Amino acid sequence: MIFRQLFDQQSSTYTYLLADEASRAALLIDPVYEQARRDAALVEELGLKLAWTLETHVHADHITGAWLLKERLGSRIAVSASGGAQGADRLLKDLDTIGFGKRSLEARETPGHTAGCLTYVLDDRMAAFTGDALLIRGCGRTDFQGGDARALFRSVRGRIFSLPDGCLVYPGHDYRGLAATSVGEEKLYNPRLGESIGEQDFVGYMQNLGLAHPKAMEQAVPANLKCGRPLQDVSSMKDQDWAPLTYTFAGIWEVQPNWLEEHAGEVQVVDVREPDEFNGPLGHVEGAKLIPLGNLGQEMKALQKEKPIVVVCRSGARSAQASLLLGKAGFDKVANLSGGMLRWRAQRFAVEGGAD
Ligand SMILES: N[C@@H](CCC(=O)N[C@@H](CS)C(=O)NCC(=O)O)C(=O)O
Ligand SMILES: [Fe+2]
Repeated sequence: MIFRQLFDQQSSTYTYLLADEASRAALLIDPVYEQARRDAALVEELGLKLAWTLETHVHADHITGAWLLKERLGSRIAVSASGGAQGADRLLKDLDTIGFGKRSLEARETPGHTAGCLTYVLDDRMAAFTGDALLIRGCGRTDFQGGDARALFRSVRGRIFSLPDGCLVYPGHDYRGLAATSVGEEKLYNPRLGESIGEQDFVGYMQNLGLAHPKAMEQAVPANLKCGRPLQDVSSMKDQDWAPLTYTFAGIWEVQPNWLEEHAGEVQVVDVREPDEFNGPLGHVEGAKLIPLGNLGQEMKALQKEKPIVVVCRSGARSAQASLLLGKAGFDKVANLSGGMLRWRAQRFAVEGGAD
């Protein structure tokens, strides 16, 4: 099986990508709106077909990327039947299974953090995606969205701790940087829900957490009740449309040499190599402006903001860095020439200077 754990720093949310190796069928658990472009890039780079996005619950701290991914990749949206969200393709009930190729997940209702929380258990019971029902040495709060400490205690004890001790637990968040735990470990060491702790102790603990509401709660809950569909139609997946660009998992917008060949006159071509390379055997793209990477901070003010920029170097690595620097400086139409001068030459496009 293909497995990736992805992180959103803003909300400390984990998103999980699971895929069946043979069929390439994939699903994402708890995608984040702002990371949809990243997630789509990874799915494409790994050659997967995103069949489903799944939610563990209606989140209060971030907006789901489910709707954006459906628009972009045609994935279907699955949510809990008891979470109250509209616009899903499938409403999951207790013990429903959701398949991806030869593999599947079982949905287990684990209410308590919210009334509609689900835990997804992998077919071989070697991994469980617990959302915010069970966190690493902790658990989700129970003070809003139908939260109920007694229900959470019973969910974790009855439906998660009943899994094999070796079953890995992948939570919906971690606020300390920990990545995963296991059922056996949490049974022993969870300070709220460990086996030696009683229901009444747990309820007392949860009544006294004293947490402020999540900062994004007022926007997040209504948006998640519509599976992350924005109020106005946004095109946030395609926020650069001046060329057929690809967005890579590394966070870089790329343009292909054949496009640049045909449209060089419409863009600012910026070559970030050193002068001896610019004038060396590989030559340079006709009309390219030389700004070595080390001087870019100083010299970028000579570039126009409105006219798109294509950055070039030998292999595409330094120019990728340059495109990030330009993006940070407020240039919003910037792409990297994929493969740099090496690919440009290999594909026999014309150069100025250079050796034959
Ligand atoms: N400071 C965070 C709080 C996030 C929060 O309350 N997270 C929920 C999960 S949606 C929780 O249960 N947190 C448990 C905890 O912080 O111990 C924010 O503003 O987003
Ligand atoms: Fe949550």
